[in-house]
Amino acid sequence: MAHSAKFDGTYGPSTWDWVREQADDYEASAGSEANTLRDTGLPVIVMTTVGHKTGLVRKVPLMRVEHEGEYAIVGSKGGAPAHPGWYHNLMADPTVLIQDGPEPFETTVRLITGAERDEWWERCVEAFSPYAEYQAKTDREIPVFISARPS
Ligand code: F42
Repeated sequence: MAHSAKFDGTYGPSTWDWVREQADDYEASAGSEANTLRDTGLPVIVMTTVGHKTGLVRKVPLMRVEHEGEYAIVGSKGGAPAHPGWYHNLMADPTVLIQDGPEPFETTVRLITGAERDEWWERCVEAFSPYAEYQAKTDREIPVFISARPS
């Protein structure tokens, strides 16, 4: 599937080993392996962004929260006090690849707030209940982006 050339740049693997392995195994198996969060059986997708500081290609496994062709991209980072680094990549350039199965597709994401976020937040917690604990752990509002339906 054709995508913007920037996604063909140098790959910058995650500094977290389990994350790097998940992203690499997911991609190497066309989404048939490493597609759940450890032993939870809960499905995972992989988002690709470009580092806004380094220009490196970043691959970010995320819980799969899908509704009518749109995906929620939740910057929980386990309830850490700061947003994940990839949050800043999206704010600098909302064009991403999303892989949910064999092939990634290119799309754009938008940050949602207020009532729209509340509606999506319910779907996120429904899909992965720890999100609620993560939000309770931090006073930052966990950012939720929504991806546009593949064209
Ligand atoms: N993280 C979530 O936030 N939400 C989820 O739903 C989620 C699910 C999930 C499922 C499986 C799995 O294996 C991991 C999962 N994670 C989830 C973890 C997620 O994949 C990320 O590892 C996590 O969100 C942290 O993202 P991060 O971008 O902070 O990654 C760190 C560890 C990292 O690799 N940092 C890099 C580094 O070298 O320190 C830099 C990353 C980066 O994009 N840097 C930018 C650049 O220019 O290169 C600059 C970013 C900036 O800070 O300005």
